[in-house]
Amino acid sequence: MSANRSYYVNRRDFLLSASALGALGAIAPSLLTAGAARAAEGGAVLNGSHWGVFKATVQDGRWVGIDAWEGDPHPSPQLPGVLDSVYSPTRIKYPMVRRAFLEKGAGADVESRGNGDFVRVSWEKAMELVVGELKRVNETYGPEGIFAGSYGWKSSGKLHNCQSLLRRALNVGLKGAFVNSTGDYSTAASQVIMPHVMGTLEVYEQQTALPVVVESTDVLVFWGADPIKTNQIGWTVADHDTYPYMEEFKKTGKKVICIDPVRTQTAKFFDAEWITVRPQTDVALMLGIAHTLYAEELHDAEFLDNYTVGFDDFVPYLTGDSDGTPKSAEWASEICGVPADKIKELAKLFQSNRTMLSSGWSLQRQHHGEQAHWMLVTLASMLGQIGLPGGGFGLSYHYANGGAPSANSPVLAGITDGGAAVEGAAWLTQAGAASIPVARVVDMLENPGADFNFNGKTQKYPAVKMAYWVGGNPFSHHQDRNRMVKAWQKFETVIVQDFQWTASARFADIVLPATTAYERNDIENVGDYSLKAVLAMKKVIDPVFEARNDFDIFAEIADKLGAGDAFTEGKDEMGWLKEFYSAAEQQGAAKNIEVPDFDTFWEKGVLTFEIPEEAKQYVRYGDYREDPLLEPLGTPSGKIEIFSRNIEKMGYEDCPAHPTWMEPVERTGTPDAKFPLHVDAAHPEWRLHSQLCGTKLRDEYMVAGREPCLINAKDAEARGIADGDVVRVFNDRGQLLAGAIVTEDVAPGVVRVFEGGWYSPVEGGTPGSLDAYGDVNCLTVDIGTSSLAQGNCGHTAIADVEKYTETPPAVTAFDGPKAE
Ligand code: PGD
Ligand code: PGD
Ligand code: 6MO
Repeated sequence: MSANRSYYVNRRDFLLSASALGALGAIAPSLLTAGAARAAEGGAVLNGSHWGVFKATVQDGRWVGIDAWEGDPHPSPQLPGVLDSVYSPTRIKYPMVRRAFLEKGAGADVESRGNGDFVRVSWEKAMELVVGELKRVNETYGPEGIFAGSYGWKSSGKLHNCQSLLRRALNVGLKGAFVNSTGDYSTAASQVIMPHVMGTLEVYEQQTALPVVVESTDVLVFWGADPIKTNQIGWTVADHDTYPYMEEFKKTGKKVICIDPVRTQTAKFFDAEWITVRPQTDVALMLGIAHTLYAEELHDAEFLDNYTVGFDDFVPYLTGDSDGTPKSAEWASEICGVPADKIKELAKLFQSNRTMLSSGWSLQRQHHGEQAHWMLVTLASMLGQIGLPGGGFGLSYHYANGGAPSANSPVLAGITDGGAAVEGAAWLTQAGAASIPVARVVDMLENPGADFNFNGKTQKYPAVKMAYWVGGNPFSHHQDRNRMVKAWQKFETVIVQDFQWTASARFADIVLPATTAYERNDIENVGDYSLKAVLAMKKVIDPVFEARNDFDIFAEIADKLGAGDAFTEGKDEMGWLKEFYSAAEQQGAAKNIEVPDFDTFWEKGVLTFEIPEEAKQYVRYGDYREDPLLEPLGTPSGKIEIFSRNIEKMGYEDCPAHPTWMEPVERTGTPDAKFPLHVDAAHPEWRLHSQLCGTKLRDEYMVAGREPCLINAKDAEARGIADGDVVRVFNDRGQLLAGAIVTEDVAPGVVRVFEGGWYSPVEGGTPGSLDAYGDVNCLTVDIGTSSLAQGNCGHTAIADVEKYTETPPAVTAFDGPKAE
């Protein structure tokens, strides 16, 4: 066992212990000197992030220690990486411009993008170039020339929301002349199909409260979900309030099942029954269970009659009357690899016990991903437990601590992008002259003017010429990297504003250094679902080097475009924070809770709120079950739609009108599979996507200086691969190097390489180049889930692995560009 590996395992076990607090102490001061801070001298400063609320210790203007807040029941062991991200060598220090762009102008030598040849410029020069390009592209190509649909996880905070700020600047400065994006990479397929089926987004909504699950659920199923890993993270500031309930559930000794190609942290935590399913075949497995229920008359006909529509249209497909193929347990077993007897056993177990089917999102981040959650809802409907305490299904127990009971608390307002917001779904903003489904960015570049389908509409891809990316890392999050490297060359100008030298920054023309959330003031709610506190995110240190706040950068751009006042509305940082807070004050009276004035709040740092008893008893769809007429769902029929007339009308071959098993474009286990191994591109245990990959945390999980690649012992042996070896993972789309972890925790036929490893091509800018570090999106397919949702398929990829016997090339991704 390699040294790295044992550390990796130790640290993983550490995550499961609730006593993480003590170990989160100081990271030795390092690396940075220039521009360090004067703010917040002496004592601890409270701030927060996607990883939770923390206290920062500052000495002589340097941030030197990080400790979790006492109110965090299960701090993330990633916290030390948060501190290190400020001082890491990957930090962007100054505005930088690609040499060819600076010397020859926009569109020059685009094939050399990514080779790292940058020149430092002043902020003044950088802003002149940025504003000049925005004007030029707008004047030359019209309202669809600039792509500002910039997607990504940015940082927490209601003001320095860089994506809203970008679009706000272009809304006021260029009258909305930009192309936007719709949806996200997390739940693209589900957030489009679920409104047709359940009348709501489902994926970002409160779940049956966990105290109810602890009390009433007999069988807890995690279906492609690893909440012990993923609940470390919140979109606002993480609360981690699900962890104590997970402990409680574990103490009851009730049954937990994990259906996953990997023995997950969650499976280990609960000592769960681990059922390995062949990746991308869960719909078949669900159909096999549904068929057993139907054949043995175990389905809840009364529930189906009263609360759903379309079961009768689905039955002929289930029985095979419509296509000659009964979706029996035996049929399913052939496809998904779970023995038929086990499938039948699951049907009976689920039916005879109060069962909660809790699904993660990987299942819908696959070709035909819409089907997985639609079929899960159908299965839950056949079990008839939706709306009963502890029964039914949940699509957000693994995300941002879904199911943690909600406090009676105020919700803060935040900066708007100036476009018309979609109620209840702020990210579905309608700002912009046109919009594309977010993951279709490369299709857009390759096919300007071409038609595409999306949720019943046909639209045209705009002809964009320039991209402005903030708070996201497309050269990490987007699929099929080599195709993307080529497509990116169609942009005449690419601007990236970030605080780290990500691959996206390396593939840009103009790079602007932003501050981290710890070098500015902001406010945020704590707990996406629990909403248990309101936090003053106080500046820990002054901006390092020449980094500037996103708000200030975009205010200057708006000003140079002649709309500075419309952008700032005459308010500075603290002015805005007070305004966002005043929304909370107003709600205080209505909700009968005490909300102090801003100054008292700011002084105090954090306000916590009570969780009412009724929130602990919340049962999702309890009202609907009680009275389906008075509490109808938001679907056309007001009921759960197992058959959707609306989807039928769209007439999509790749998304029929009821849940259907459809072969993905590629998977393992078929006679014509070109490669033998499925690539499980799950979310990383030690990062948030690519965030913190540029920090010292990497030392704790790297194997042979690269991303780990988990491989089953049998597959490793067949290839002569030993633990700790450098391996090449490859398919027809790309190739990467990784360090092998030989393990029984991954099913045979599957390798796991986490998403978010920084792309480190040996020849930057050359499509097909070997990636020396391990960006799994070198291997994944870049197609839409279907014509309905056009979501990404980050979990669709098959490949092979071999021992790498040559001298492995150096990893350059973490050194910054060469010309600094
Ligand atoms: P992050 O690494 O979080 O990834 O993709 P996303 O692009 O969100 O990138 C955020 C970037 O914002 C970082 O570079 C960070 O430094 C920068 N940033 C943070 N704060 C600020 C700020 O205040 N200002 C500025 N200017 N920049 C800031 C995530 C995406 O990846 C998601 S959500 C999912 S669900 C997908 N998952 C998968 C997957 O499961 N499998 C594959 N194969 N691919 C995926 N890609 C998707
Ligand atoms: P993944 O890890 O991609 O997480 O949450 P999501 O549920 O999408 O997948 C969950 C599990 O699905 C994994 O254990 C994987 O092995 C399994 N799986 C993959 N393919 C299949 C399959 O075909 N069938 C079955 N049954 N299982 C399969 C993502 C969510 O996590 C999101 S969207 C974001 S933006 C956040 N990201 C992070 C993060 O980057 N890092 C951490 N630590 N936590 C996060 N939380 C959030
Ligand atoms: Mo996501």
